[in-house]
Amino acid sequence: MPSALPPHPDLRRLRDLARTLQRGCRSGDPSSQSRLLSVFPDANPGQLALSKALAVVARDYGYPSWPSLKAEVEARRSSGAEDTPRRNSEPIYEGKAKILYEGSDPGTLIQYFKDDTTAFDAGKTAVLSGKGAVNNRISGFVMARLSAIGVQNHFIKRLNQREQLIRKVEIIPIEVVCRNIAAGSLSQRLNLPEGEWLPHPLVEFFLKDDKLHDPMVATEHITTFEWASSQEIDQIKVLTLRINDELGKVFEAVGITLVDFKVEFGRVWDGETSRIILADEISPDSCRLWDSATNKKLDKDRFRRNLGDVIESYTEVAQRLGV
Ligand code: ADP
Ligand code: AIR
Ligand code: ASP
Repeated sequence: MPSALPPHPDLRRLRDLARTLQRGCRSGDPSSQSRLLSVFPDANPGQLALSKALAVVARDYGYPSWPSLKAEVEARRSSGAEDTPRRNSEPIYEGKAKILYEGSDPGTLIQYFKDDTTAFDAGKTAVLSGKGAVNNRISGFVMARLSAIGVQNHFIKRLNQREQLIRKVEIIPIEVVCRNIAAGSLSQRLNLPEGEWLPHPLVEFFLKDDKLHDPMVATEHITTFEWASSQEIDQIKVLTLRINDELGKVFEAVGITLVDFKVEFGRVWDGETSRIILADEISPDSCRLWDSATNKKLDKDRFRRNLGDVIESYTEVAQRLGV
């Protein structure tokens, strides 16, 4: 099971851990060998190469590979970022999967990704060690890709393993779901076989309210109750379809099919006028992602449906994306 990196990780210390594992495996120490085999079932412990031992150490800390762990440690050293949060304040909000703190600059927040995992509006909960770190990396990477094609969003930069600096928005209390393939609640509602491609991407709206189990709402509800204006809804639809196009390409390039996803949007104000930007997160917690060759689920459905290997699958997504 992955664990959190120590507060001031040091490459020399991490290499020492790998050498200790290598020595243990070569000398027949059973606990070193079982640690190796739990990550690389086909490895030969008697001839463990240092590169493989480094990869095991990286996996222990929830990183897909040694280069990604090394890059993280080097990035922290050069930015002065620490594992201990930069926050100097009490949380302003704690949700099911994330905590928000005031950022040091006005209009910013620190988004802390927890290992807590919930499904069915918190009807089912667990702590999955390493999940927060993986989702922080995936969401930061995806948001940066979206910025690059002009989809404005709240991501400013990743601060450390579990935290990213984001722009504070006034959240629109609507979960926007976009679907390419029938699955989940759409399959149930309309009795569609899971896995059937839809004629074109479908955008649906749900009210963000766990107590009501996030009911589906029509655009008329959204305007009637003034959750958003009709102009804002139009913008949200256009943005969601652009996000779908780009995300579809990003995942397809690494052999993953984007089945569906949920996003949230918020307003940023400039005097009397506001504009809509993408907020929250994009990760295996909020998307359905299937391996393109086998249709293996690599997302939160593994947790919802007790399929096992949840964190391993999230890590697989991160690894394929190279983060
Ligand atoms: P929940 O509130 O559903 O339990 P989380 O644990 O993911 O969900 O908490 C994150 C909260 O932060 C969500 O309620 C989300 O709407 C909100 N949020 C996400 N991005 C921003 C942002 N940029 N500014 C303000 N709030 C945000
Ligand atoms: N989602 C919806 N509410 C919370 C989340 N994470 C996401 C699911 C899925 C998509 O929205 O993870 O990717 C559609 O979910 P459903 O349950 O409506 O089929
Ligand atoms: N996000 C909701 C929850 O955490 C719904 C889900 O993902 O199933 O309970």
